[in-house]
Formats: sequence, structure tokens, C-alpha cells
Amino acid sequence: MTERSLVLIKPDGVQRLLVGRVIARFEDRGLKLVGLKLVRVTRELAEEHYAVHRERSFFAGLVAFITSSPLVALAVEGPDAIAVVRSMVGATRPSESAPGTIRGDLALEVAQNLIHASDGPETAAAELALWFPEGLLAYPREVDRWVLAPGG
Ligand code: D4T
Repeated sequence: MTERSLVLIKPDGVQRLLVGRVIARFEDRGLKLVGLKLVRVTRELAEEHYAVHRERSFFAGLVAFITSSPLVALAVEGPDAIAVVRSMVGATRPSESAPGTIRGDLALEVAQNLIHASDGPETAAAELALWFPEGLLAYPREVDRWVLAPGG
């Protein structure tokens, strides 16, 4: 099923100049960009995004980190995009994320683990609405029939 997922390239990714390389991984996989912007995150947005972690010991540090410098928000679309993106991102703790995943290749600290991706259909819908209240761009790609649906 065609899905959309929210991806955040966190401040460490922007500061380390890894934005292009991370986006390229998703494009290389065949995922289509339907939203893309550089965001200076407010405390309100950060607290809303990480609301499920409000009671956790790392919450204050997480909000401070995510608001410390701009991040890149992107929305990607494709078949089973939510699970595909999560598998490409790798485990939350870089010590557990497999080589070949984005965190497994590029991150070493759990508090600065480079990237966020929606973890399910409900979260994806809520996060896309939160980060892209202006909506996403729908547009056809001719190449879809070659990359995504041979014979279809
Ligand atoms: P995000 O939400 O950033 O994509 O990360 P995950 O979905 O992979 O993991 P998460 O929600 O459990 O953690 C959110 C965010 O908190 C940071 N964190 C996490 C931290 O600083 N210390 C910790 O012990 C944990 C578990 C990293 C990601």
C-alpha cells in the first residue's frame, strides 16, 4: 500500500552537512519526496512532537537538542514507506543499529542519533499534520511505472 512517512534530519545531521546524503538514500531506494523544508523548531513544536516522552528522564535534553539548531523535515511516499523508512533508519541506539542503516553508518550517540522517522500509520498521519500543516504536494512521476510497478 502506498504510504507517506515523516522523516526529520535532526540538528546533528544538518550541522554535520549530511542532509544531501541522507535524502539521497531515500531517493535511491525509490521513495518520492512530497514535502521538504528547513525548520527552526520552537519549544512548542518540539514538546508536541515528543509528547509521548514527556515523563522520560531524557525529555528536557531531547527538547533542548531538537530546538538547538535547524533541522530538515521531509515527507516521503512509496509502497509501505513507513516500514521501509524505519528499516533504513536502524535501531534508536546506534550501538544496536546495523551497519548499512543510516544510524548504523552515520551515528554513534543515542542523544544525537541523526534522524527520526514515523513508526506507524497513526503516528505518520499525526506527525505529517504537525510538521506540514500547509499540506504535502501530490504529483505524478512517470518513472514510477518503471521503478515501482513493473508490468503493473
Ligand atoms: P526518534 O523518535 O527520534 O525517531 O527516535 P526513535 O523513535 O528511534 O526512538 P524513541 O522514540 O524511543 O526516542 C526518541 C528520541 O529520544 C532520544 N533518546 C532516546 C535519548 O536521548 N535517550 C534515550 O535513552 C532514548 C531511548 C533519541 C531519540
